[in-house]
Amino acid sequence: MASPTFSWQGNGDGTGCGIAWYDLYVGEALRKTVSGTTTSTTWNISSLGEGTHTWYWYVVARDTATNSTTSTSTFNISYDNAAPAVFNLTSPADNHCTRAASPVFSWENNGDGGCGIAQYHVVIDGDTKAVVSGSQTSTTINISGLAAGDHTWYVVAEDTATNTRQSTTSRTIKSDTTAPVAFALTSPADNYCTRAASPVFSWEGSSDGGCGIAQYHVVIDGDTKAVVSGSQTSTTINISGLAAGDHTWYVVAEDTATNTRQSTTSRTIKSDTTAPVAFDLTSPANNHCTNVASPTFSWQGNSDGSGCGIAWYYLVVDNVNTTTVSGIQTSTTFNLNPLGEGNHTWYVVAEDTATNTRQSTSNTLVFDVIEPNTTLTPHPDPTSDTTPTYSGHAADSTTWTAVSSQLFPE
Ligand SMILES: [Ca+2]
Ligand SMILES: [Ca+2]
Ligand SMILES: [Ca+2]
Repeated sequence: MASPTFSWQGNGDGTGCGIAWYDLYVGEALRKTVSGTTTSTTWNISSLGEGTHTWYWYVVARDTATNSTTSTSTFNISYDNAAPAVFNLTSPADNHCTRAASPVFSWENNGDGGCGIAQYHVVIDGDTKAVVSGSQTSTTINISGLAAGDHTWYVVAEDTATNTRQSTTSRTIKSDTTAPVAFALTSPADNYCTRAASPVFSWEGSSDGGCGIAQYHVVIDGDTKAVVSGSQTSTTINISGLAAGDHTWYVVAEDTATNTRQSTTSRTIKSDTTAPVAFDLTSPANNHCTNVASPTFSWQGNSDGSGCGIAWYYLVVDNVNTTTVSGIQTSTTFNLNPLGEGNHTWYVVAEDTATNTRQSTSNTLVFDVIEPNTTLTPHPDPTSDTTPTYSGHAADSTTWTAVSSQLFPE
């Protein structure tokens, strides 16, 4: 303040002539004379110059008889017309999002070249929300009561001469105490069984009415196994390293203020990379010959051990997958007619619900529906031969010769 007000006690002059004037001295020099009825005045001290120098001031009362009395006390006065040193905010960073009920605000303390800092004003949305004394070493304060949403804040430093300096920048702080919107898992379905080394997990995207989604945590068996950025458009990730067996999984959405929301459900995923237990065919026996067009093929029921269980059996004839039956069946029929006469190989493949497969041994089945083609070479008739010879054919595909009562291959 360039022109402070100097005040003093009005005194009397006893039985004398009365006070005629008061003389204001500042820095040992007479600066101003005022009427004896006045007990305060202003004087512009800026001529003394900015600085930390200290001047004394005092008043001399003079009566009309030129008697004078100097005030009993002298007072120091300093002149400081410069704002506190330049300073800036330190934290939170601009646009920081918080769910704290009482977030911390911090700024630099760069002091004041003149009289020193009297106090700092923390201004939020245009209003001083807190005052921190300049004598405190910490330039930090917690401020509560921020409504949800964005708030602009800065700090004003004020020296003891009431010069002020606003922080170099103002910042925005975002208050968000609300969890992200509810969301659900999408795939795999609950109790899904997989043999994938790195199965895919998917969920609905959540949203956040406040600061926005920061990230998603994919939690498996209680541990976060993957983190997906909230800025990604896909809410899908592959996760490897699942041990065999059942695993519980869910997803947690976290906003940038660290409010969290867990998916509406958790699910189980089953990891099974082991083939079903070995098994064998039961009938028809290997190399069995049949003229039944749709024979019954049977096999041992097998198991999947500690895995997900048998889903399907496939009957494979001549290397073609002909029939698929449920994992609880152990036989089926198949019409051999389209495949025709002759030898056919067949086996069964067991598949678990994770699509791991186990093949049985392979058998041969002979399909024979063509009647033997029997011809005999005529014998002279009548004959005097008491031991006549007959020859002919009696076979499907092999020619046979009948000699007497025996058949011999030609
Ligand atoms: Ca100053
Ligand atoms: Ca939120
Ligand atoms: Ca299995």
